Amino acid sequence: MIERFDPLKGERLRVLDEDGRAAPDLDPGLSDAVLRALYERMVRTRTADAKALKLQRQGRLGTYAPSLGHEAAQVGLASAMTADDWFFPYFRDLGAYLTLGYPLADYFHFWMGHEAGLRTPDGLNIFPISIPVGSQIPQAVGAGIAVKSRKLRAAVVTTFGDGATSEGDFHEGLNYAGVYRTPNVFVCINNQYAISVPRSHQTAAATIAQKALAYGFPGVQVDGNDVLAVYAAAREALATARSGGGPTLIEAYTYRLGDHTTSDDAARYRAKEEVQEWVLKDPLARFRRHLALKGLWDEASEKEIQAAAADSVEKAVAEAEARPPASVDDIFAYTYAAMPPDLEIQRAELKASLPEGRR
Ligand SMILES: Cc1ncc(C[n+]2csc(CCOP(=O)(O)OP(=O)(O)O)c2C)c(N)n1
Repeated sequence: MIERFDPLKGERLRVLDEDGRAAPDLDPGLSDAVLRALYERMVRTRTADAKALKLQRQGRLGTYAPSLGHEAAQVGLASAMTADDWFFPYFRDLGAYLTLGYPLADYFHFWMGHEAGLRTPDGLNIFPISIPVGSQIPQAVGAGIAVKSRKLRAAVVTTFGDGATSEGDFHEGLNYAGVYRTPNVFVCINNQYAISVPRSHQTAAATIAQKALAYGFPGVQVDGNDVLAVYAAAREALATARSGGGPTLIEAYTYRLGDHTTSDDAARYRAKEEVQEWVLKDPLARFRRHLALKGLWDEASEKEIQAAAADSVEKAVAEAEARPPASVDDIFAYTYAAMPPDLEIQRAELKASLPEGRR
């Protein structure tokens, strides 16, 4: 199906129209239970995201990169992954984390300033969040080579923004993946901005998806506000990767409805009218319309879903905040399995410089 949408012709994969009606030939045909689960995950993501913003404003959480508007892209992608696949995330991936089963308390704990929150629980194939833009891409390709050489049946997924496509890491990673046909799925969450830099300043190419063609593998642009389109593209790309068919680049075309981070004020570089246009394309509202058309949604079920999401988010906050404060050791503990001697020395120096109670 991916091959049917030519990025050079500006074709974009879309399953749901704005009214929530699915195109019959593109609909991934998910069961009612799975459709409901997709919606619940999107609502939980939005609820947790809004909570993180409030916590930051109250001084209870550090700088935070909001996911508002990205829920369909994040949940659609992660819902198509299996437990054997690997994930190399970026810093705006809350819905993917939740969908893959990462404990929300741990996720909050990380954003509250604790590296321990990114210690992935056993059984989840998730690498830590990459803050340096694009640095996760070559790492994911390296993991792809490992998966391939061990003949494992797994795909390696990595996410990044449109800004990351201007980094050397993007080009080096995709070029290598194309040459060695690694089992990678590259997912560019094109939210139209890299902080204040608009997508038009990132590349002169008409789409990001078409860049894959230069590396010798398929690229597809999907409507990133359409959870079923993202799911359908991801399911196909993942299956191709797992079965030795090589990499795919998916461009999820979407919009960041909030600020870049809690330290940003997007009103200084984006027109209100532009934001409003995208508010009308809200991925949750569109999917809700789809569920309603199928008789899978009503006001009563909405209340239940919202209440369950709010409850789980409040519990996660309480759990994260009940944890002890970070120690000096935590600053040094999470980079190396065995600490190198120069870091031992730095740790000892730092401790010696602090008053007794803060060591
Ligand atoms: C190598 C590097 N350069 C600059 C930064 C500062 N920085 C953080 S996020 C960001 C913009 C990223 O934009 P994009 O890749 O489009 O992702 P988005 O934040 O829009 O989701 C920049 C420049 C960084 N973290 N790493």
